[in-house]
Amino acid sequence: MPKETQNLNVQGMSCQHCVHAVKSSVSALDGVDSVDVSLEKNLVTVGFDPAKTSLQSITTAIEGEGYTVVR
Ligand SMILES: [Cu+2]
Repeated sequence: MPKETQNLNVQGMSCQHCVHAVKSSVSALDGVDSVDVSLEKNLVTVGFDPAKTSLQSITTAIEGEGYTVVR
C-alpha cells in the first residue's frame, strides 16, 4: 500500500509509447507501488513509500526518459 501519492505534471508525453516509457522507468524504482498516467491531462500519479524513494528520484527517472516534469 502506498504511503504517499503525488501528482506530477509531465510535459512531452504524446502516445502509448510515452506512457509505457514513463510507467516502466518509475515502476523500476524501489519503493514505488503504483504509476498511473493520463495522457489527456499530462498527469502522472505515483504511489510510493517515502522511506524508500523520493519525489526527486521519481522526477529524475521521468526526465531520464526525455520528458519534462513541471514544478
Ligand atoms: Cu510517445
